[in-house]
Amino acid sequence: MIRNVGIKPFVMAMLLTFLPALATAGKISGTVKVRGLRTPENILVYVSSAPKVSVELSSYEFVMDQRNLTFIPYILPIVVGSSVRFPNNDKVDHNVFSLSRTKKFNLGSYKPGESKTVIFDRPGIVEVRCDVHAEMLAYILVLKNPYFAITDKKGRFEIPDTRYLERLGITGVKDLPSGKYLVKTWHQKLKTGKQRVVVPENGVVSVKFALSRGTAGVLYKR
Ligand SMILES: [Cu+2]
Repeated sequence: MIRNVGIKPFVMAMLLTFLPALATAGKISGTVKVRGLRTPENILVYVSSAPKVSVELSSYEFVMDQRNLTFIPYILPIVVGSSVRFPNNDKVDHNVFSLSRTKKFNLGSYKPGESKTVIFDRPGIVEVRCDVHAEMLAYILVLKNPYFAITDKKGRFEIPDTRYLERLGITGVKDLPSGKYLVKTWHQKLKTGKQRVVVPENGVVSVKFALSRGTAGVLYKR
């Protein structure tokens, strides 16, 4: 009798502490519609602040390729602290550089088959250009957490975008713990979209954005 009285409250407390923590997580999914752009793809959708993840993301390497006088991909979301490799897979020399406040760098001119790497240690937007080819332009979006996605051809997205992360070898990013979040969008030709959402304890919260052309904002206020 005495033993039972001691154990039961302890077991109850354990269940109350741990069971909800395991089950209460969900996703944010939705669609983005745009006015004034040909397609709703390549728009960043991200959670402005999220709880810490247990995965060490800063050791991952992302790639921005150079082929046929273009950067691929045109928009590359990464996590702060990680590096980006810029292989020259073209037939001509390129000179990758950026004058952005988030990260200034200049890789100098380098030949086909060569590659150079830059570490991005501050969150924000990095406009990437080539000093040889004025038409070459791309964006690296340095994010504070892995809860982001890029819209597909139909403007659809899902956060976390585990398929994108796993293709890069990033595993272990779990669904978002249930709670309130601010979801934002970024595209260089669109005004920022913002919405508050509540991630349910188990399942998906659906969000719709309707965006229009305008001056793009920053990812994070300094
Ligand atoms: Cu170039």
